[in-house]
Amino acid sequence: MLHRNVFLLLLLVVAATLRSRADDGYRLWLKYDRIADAAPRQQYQRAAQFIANPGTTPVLRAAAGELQRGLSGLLGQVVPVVAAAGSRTGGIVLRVDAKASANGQPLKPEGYHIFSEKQNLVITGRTDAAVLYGAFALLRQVQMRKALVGLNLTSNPRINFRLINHWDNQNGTVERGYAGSSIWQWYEMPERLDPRYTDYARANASIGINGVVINNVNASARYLTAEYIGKVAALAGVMRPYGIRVYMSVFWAAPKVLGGLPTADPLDPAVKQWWTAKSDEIYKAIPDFGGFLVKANSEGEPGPQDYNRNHADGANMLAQALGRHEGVVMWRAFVYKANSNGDRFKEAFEEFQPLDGKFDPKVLVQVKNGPIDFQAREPFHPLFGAMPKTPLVLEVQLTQEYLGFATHLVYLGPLIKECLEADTYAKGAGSTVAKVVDGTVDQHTLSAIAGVANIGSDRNWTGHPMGQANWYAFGRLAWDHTLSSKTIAEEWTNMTLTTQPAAERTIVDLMEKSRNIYVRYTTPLGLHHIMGESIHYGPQPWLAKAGRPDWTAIYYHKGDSLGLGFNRTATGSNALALYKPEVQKQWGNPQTCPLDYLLWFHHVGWKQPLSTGRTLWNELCTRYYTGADSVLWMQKQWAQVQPQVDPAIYTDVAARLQTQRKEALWWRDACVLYFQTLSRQPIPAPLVPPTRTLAEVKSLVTIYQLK
Ligand code: BDP
Repeated sequence: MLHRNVFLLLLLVVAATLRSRADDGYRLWLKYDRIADAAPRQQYQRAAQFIANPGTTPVLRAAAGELQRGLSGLLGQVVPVVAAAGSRTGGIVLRVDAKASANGQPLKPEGYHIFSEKQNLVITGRTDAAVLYGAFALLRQVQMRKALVGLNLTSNPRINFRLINHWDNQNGTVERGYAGSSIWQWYEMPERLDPRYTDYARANASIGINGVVINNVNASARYLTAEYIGKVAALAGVMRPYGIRVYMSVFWAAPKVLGGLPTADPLDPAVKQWWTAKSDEIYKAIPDFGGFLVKANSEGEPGPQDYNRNHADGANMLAQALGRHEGVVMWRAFVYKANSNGDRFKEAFEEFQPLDGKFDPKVLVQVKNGPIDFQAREPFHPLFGAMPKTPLVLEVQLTQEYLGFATHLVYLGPLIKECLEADTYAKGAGSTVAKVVDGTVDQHTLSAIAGVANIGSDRNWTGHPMGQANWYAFGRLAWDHTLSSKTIAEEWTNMTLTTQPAAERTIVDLMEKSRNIYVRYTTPLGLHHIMGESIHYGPQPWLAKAGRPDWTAIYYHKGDSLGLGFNRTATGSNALALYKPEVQKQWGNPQTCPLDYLLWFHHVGWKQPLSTGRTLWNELCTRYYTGADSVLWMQKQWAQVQPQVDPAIYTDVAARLQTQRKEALWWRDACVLYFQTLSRQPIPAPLVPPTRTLAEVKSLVTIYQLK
């Protein structure tokens, strides 16, 4: 009897330990935990009795290996990999077929088709990589508890180069990184390759990422040394089986720093020769090297303008140096000159638009989603639709530099979609940013999209557990920009947090609303760039002096006793004129301009009534207050899903939401109290004025910025 009790107790302890074993988030959305419900599990077991992989290439082995790992975990039994199905049925067959088509349509090289054939499920495509993407798509079906029987699923990527951009430095720091340090352990390479690199590659491949720029755009020349090329080659070896190419950001003055040349003038034959030899050296070590990303003549980085050459001179020289190799040059358009009388909004356009048609066919110009710098909401960059002869890369930022770091829960699906769906009217209605970028508007064969990584050495990769969703959403949109932000949130939630329908709905709703909530309590009505100096965290709308006028806050909000906002119409900087007439019409009239963009384009009187029936001042206060209070709502929503979410992840997010609430109040109080010094209006009832003074809130910022 005693024995039996001890045994039962032991069983209970084991069960409790198993259940309370914390999920550290490392496995991201590739958890593959056993499906608890027997009925669906058995259905999947019947459909996935084996994996037939006749191929032996590393990519196909990775595909079969991932299916085996995923299905074995989900089904709670080992699913064998065999070379051929033979007469067996009830399994999964991998098949590369150079002529594969789906429903009468040829597949793109990376597109896949999953269909039933003789009671097997076939994953096919024209290349190994296509089958790999199909394998992940099939796993996603199971992870989301969708039926496999009769499955007929086709998907082609809409954009060729789907890139993660790391802003990682060679010393292990990450520029604007909030999830620990760099995942790349350069000092250990090439001999030791952290197993984490493989998991990183798996995660990227699972969402269709096929390229990784490994280092910061503010690049060190060191990556171009023979020593580092060897290290990068080793890393490329880990990425290759997952269909991922490596790219490098390059330091423009490398021929001087490393080559000992007196100049980095792109038209100097010795400079060109240096880059040609360097490219050959790289390709010898990394035959599938992706190419170069360049930040030049921007924020103090050297560039061709140092020699009175333009961006095209620089980019074309590099493209020619790449020569017969396959790689491309991605030349960034994130530039702005120091000119307090100008409007930073216009500067990239003014430098780059006249160069349209002057770039080598191997050059793409990389443009941030908005004209200023990754603000919580920006109008789309006016270069989209204005450079028809040049393939443009859309660059979005996944690391939340201006969106609350890894503390605030902000799901970026809606932000990225807003930009992709913005209509440039370049070739009439429907010329969306997405269609400019994917090449359909101007018939480009090269197309690319880049997401600045939010990835670091933190065990859960992104610091905020929900930040993983931003990495996920970027990859899914890079593959297919027609997917809705909500669908992607559902996928991620199912795979990462819960498959329980009610909890899924609550979480997805919370995610979908989170970005607008952040905008409300930080930069409502089109305010922008009013955050803490250089750290880019917290509010500092009073910032009037900085290294450059366009690094202050007052430069952007232009608040005075009359009103608030940047007049970018014809009576102001006229930045609006950079857009097509249809877009100008949308934003040009302060009476009809959507309120989300109002202060981006107009200086509006404090007492001016808006479409909501409130004056500008009252609307501004209302948004700050309702925004901050919405974080309370977020906390309540999150509390509801506690029973369905892993306890460790639950607690982590709940704690971060507490900080978010505190900081939303910080933003609210700082902004309403500061703007009140200009508007000289009371906080409208029923809103309750802050209990602290502006001086108190200002001192918070100072403390925050102490070194
Ligand atoms: C800004 C960042 C800065 C980056 C720069 C860039 O503050 O750290 O180097 O963008 O994109 O947002 O080059």
